[in-house]
Amino acid sequence: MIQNLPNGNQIHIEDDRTGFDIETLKRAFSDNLFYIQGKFPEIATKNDFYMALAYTVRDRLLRRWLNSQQTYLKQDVKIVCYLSAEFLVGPHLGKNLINLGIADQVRQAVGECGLNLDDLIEQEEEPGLGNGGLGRLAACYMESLATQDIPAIGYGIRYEFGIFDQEICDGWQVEITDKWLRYGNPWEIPRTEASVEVGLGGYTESYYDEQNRYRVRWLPDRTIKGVPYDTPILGYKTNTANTLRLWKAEAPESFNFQAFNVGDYYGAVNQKTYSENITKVLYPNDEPIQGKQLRLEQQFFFVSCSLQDMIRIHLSKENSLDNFADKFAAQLNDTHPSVGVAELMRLLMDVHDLEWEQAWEITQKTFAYTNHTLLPEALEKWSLSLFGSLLPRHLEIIYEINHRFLNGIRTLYPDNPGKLSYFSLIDDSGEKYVRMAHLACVGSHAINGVAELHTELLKKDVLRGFYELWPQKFSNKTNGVTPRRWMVLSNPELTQLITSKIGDTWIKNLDELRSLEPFADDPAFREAWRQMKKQVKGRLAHRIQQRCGITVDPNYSLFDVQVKRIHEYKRQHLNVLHIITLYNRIKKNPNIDIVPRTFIFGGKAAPSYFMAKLIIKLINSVAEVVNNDPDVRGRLKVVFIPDYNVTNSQLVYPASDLSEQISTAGKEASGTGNMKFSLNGALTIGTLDGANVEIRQQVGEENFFLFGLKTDEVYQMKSQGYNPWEFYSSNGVLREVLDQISSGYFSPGDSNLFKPLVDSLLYHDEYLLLADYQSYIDCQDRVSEAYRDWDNWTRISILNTARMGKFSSDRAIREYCQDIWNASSVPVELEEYVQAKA
Ligand code: RUG
Repeated sequence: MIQNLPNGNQIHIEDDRTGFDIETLKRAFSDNLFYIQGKFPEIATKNDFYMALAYTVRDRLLRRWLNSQQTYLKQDVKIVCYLSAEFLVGPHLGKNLINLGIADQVRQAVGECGLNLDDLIEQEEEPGLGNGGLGRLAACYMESLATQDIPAIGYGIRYEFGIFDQEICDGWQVEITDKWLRYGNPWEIPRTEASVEVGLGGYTESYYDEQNRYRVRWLPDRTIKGVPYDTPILGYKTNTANTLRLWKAEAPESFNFQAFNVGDYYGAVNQKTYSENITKVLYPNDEPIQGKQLRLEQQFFFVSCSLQDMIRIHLSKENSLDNFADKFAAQLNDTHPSVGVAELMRLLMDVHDLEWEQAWEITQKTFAYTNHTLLPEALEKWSLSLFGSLLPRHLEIIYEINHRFLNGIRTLYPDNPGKLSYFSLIDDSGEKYVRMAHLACVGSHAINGVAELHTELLKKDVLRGFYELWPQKFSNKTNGVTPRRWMVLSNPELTQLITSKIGDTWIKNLDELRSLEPFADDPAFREAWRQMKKQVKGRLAHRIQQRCGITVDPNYSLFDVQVKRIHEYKRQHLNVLHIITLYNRIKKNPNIDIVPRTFIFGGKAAPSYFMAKLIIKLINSVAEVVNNDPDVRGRLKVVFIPDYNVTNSQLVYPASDLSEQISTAGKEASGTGNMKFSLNGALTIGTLDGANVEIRQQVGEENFFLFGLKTDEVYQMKSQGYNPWEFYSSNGVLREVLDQISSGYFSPGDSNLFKPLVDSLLYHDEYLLLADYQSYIDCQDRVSEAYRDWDNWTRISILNTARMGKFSSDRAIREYCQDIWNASSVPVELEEYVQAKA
């Protein structure tokens, strides 16, 4: 900061709100403790210290953030708007320290105040505003956009209760409400003045305007206020800080007034509660969503708020909406925000008076759609009656889009009514539904999958017709993750080791990790790598001891890890079949020479997904037996880490030796955990599914443990009438394992406990566990053999890290910018603030 002196000279001084030196940081920290938390150190809690530090860091972000917004306002920029129902950003403090480049100074500053930075970082309650991969991807992309100086806004929902906290009681998952806001959130800034109103329900009417043009207006019967809460998202070592704008639903004041005036106090309160419900809770995925009115209300609410906001920003700079699509690129993160296609049409036509053709052109140019799933049950559709009662005007617009679209299809495929029902935005094969993926495809100029295989399967199968219609709209954008959170922050030991050899520019240019390759052949470097891995494993072992009371060995035991949502297609239970197989080998021959392994699981099951919850119980039941059997002598350990979230995962990825990516081929769209493991030097055992295919290509076939059926083999086996019983009856080892589970060996006193799981495998086995069992076991045996050769394992581990540069979210964002958004970097200069003369 520049200060004007009385003699007219100017001097630079460190400002308490912007300065980075230790004394300034200490002063700002105690100032915030005093003036914001209202505490003196003697009575401050750990949370008070955390809050004081968070505000100290936030002040340093704000300067960058305001400068960024000012730059975007002044310059002719295109803004990327990432519309996502989920943003799983993870804790902010550590991340912001890394990106500001002040972690060391702050560590010293709080140290000199008698505090430990890691303790304060741990204090942060993480915002769990997402279920898993999809929300975390959105967070990585926001970080990479800022790192590459791309003007961007993330638009989403400020859920009051995020993803539930998971506790394990008697081996079962128990869901606890996530009250992440209970101690306040220092990172967000409410912008009440930018609130908007959103309608729901009611009816439409047509009329003729002053120029005698036919118009339609929507008269909703409910109005909800959307209040934006902004969180600055800072890029790594750049001045750019973009905005994550999350909407909170409130009752509009006018409503309350009306009700008060007629004396309906309780009615007014009900109205308020009803409105606020919309952003109360995040829906867990993997649950049937049809009929969940609140979920559709959430989707429409945040999308309408966001589009109104974008239009407001645009009109503050320009006097027409003609060039809206040149100034905004709106990415639909899955179909959740796809009602935006109809809402933008409504806003452009009914509110801003554009004609259909122009509104449609703008809409299609603005939107692009990312598909994240091949699972048919995850493709969203809304019953027509629900949709029409909540969004009557939007349903009319969708009918009109459909009418025009199907006219084109009729011309293209004359005499082929099958094509009409295939393409229609309305599924009328039984109860009628609006198909949200079709709306997204028709309303977007670009459609992408999230890994090469996934995109190919979209083109061949799920969206085949659309691909035949518009091949040019389709492209692949393989997912990526940010190395700032997933390496620098979560694995400082690894970061330091890499940097000691190749400098630190790889953090922004992940392809530079390639220069590590030659060090894989350097015995001293391998030794350093091994020591680093031991240290990081020791940290996880310590946490496991604290959280689960289980002692695991970080020195000799292979850490074999599967952390992700619990789902049958992800096949955590295949992993369990392997554990039991090894256990049985020991039971038969207690002196067998076996590679010690620690099996680590983590993940949440959707609350109503019975089978997934039973899988958690199975893991814990097997753990109970294996961990306590004296024959095992600690050579096998099974651990289920409760409440898997971003914070916990930062401990897990760095400490893993083996990454389990074992979904049935063709089911996992991409996966991103697979990337985080491998970047941290874990070797992968996996099927040819999702991004595993590309990881294997990058790290080299010889450095990847491949097993299982390929996608076409899965299709083939199913089409020929797959019979899991054949695998059961012809494989004695497998039979023994399954019989043991059904006999109650792992559930003493309740032999029926796991019957639904075993029956589902024996009589149905949708995800082909039994077909892949032997191939998996053989592959696991190869893993164990490879682990015996520690030195070579370490070499491969180094090569894994060195060859994973492709999977940076920076690369993914560059591809989106070039191929879909047509957006470019806008560097932000930091203005010097001049403090006025006293
Ligand atoms: O299941 C997919 C993952 O394979 C993928 O890596 C991730 C990000 O692209 O998205 C996940 N996903 C898909 N989460 N929700 C859905 C369906 O809405």
